[in-house]
Amino acid sequence: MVERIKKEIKTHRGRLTLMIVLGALLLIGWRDLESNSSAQDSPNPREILLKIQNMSFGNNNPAIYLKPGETVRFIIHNLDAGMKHDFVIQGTDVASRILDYGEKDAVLFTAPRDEKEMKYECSLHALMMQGRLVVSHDYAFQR
Ligand SMILES: [Cu+2]
Repeated sequence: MVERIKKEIKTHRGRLTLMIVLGALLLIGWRDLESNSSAQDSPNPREILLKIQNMSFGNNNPAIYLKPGETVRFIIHNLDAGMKHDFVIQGTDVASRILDYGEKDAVLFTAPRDEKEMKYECSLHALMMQGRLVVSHDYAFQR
């Protein structure tokens, strides 16, 4: 068997076959790589800007709605003079740096595949700075 393959490779047709097989394997591998990376970080995730002012995210810690499985980029901008803040999604390891006044950070988050009610917070001031993160198919109740 091995002898036969060796002989085949020596022939022109054998080499051609080998090239085609290798090419097909490469193509399959490439496609798998591409689909993996697009699943993990989609090229243009929706951006959600949260400006922190007066001990609050945005305007009074708004509820944020995500589609199941959606990847979004949270951009956190600390505009609260003299205060340090961060942005953490409870029950995940998604967290920004602790931001000084004027600093910005961005974090990527992929929502769970199932509908779920989650919470985001500033870990330094969780009592005042906490909001709902709603993962839902139903966009009807969104603002
Ligand atoms: Cu804070």
